Amino acid sequence: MMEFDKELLTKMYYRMNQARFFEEKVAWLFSRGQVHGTTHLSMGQEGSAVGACLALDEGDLVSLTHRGHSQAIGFGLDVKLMMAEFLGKETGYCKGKGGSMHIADLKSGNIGANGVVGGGYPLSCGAALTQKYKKTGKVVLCFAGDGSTNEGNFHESLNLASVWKLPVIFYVENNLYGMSTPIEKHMNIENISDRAAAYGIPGLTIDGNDIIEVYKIVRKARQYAHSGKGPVLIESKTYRYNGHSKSDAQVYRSKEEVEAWRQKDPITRFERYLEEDKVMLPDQMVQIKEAAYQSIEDAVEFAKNSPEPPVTAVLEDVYA
Ligand SMILES: Cc1ncc(C[n+]2csc(CCOP(=O)(O)OP(=O)(O)O)c2C)c(N)n1
Ligand SMILES: [Mg+2]
Repeated sequence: MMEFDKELLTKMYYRMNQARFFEEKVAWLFSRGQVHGTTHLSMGQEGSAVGACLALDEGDLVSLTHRGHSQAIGFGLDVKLMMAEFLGKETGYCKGKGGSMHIADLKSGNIGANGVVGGGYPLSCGAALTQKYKKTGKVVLCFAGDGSTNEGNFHESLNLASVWKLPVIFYVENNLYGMSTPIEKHMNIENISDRAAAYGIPGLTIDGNDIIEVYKIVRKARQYAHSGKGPVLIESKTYRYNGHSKSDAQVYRSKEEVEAWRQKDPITRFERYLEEDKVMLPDQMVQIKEAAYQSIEDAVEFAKNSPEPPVTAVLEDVYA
């Protein structure tokens, strides 16, 4: 821990807490019928998402999944605009028309969350080709889920990115399930990273609940992609505590399994590191946590006080 500067450690802790509080609030708002549609919670996956985003350089790009709240917060998006989008308000990232699953913000380099499973792979290749063509020196971090690696998009994109040596990091968050299907029923290999060999690119499996390991490996992958050597596949093993989406009785897994993963919680684990290495005082940690909590309270206030989009705007930004 000593090798990391305090600012980075603070960001890791702040953003992981922000993501957790954001989703607790999202679940609460949902349970009170204040939100339309559905949402996919990523509680338990905060270390995986935040650590990967923080390993990027300023100006790098990301492509997010349907389970994208922690990814977006990890990338540093404004929780006020996220909450407004979630509640369908005009002040949201997509003017209230995208909702939880489609938070995009091209200005910051977030090319979008995606409701299409595996939809981010070809988009990331396109964005990476642009960086290469324009010689910007930027890389693309492409988030994805384990289930999506069985889709044609995954294989076609990894092949193309390898042949064209595109600066993209394919970052698969393996949370052991695709909806209700456990990974052993949807693929016959233990590590998704083994699939990299088929495309002649490096593949690594990491402990996604250890934000320090995540950061270190993604940082190395970034250097590799940036140097012009081409893409990298990283499999980040992690777990979601909640059901797949809002309607999920979770009969496909046991309470014991969920509890065992809660014992490996990324936020608690990081707190233990901070305490053991004495890099942060308990008081400082409490302060950071409280600030993260307050930012979400403020975001809800902002979103609730924001106007609904007017009916006249219904066709704006729909066609390009
Ligand atoms: C192309 C496509 N097929 C199916 C779906 C329905 N669907 C939504 S999420 C999901 C499971 C995705 O699993 P995984 O990639 O492991 O991501 P996770 O939900 O676990 O984060 C499916 C099948 C979809 N949205 N898009
Ligand atoms: Mg999954």
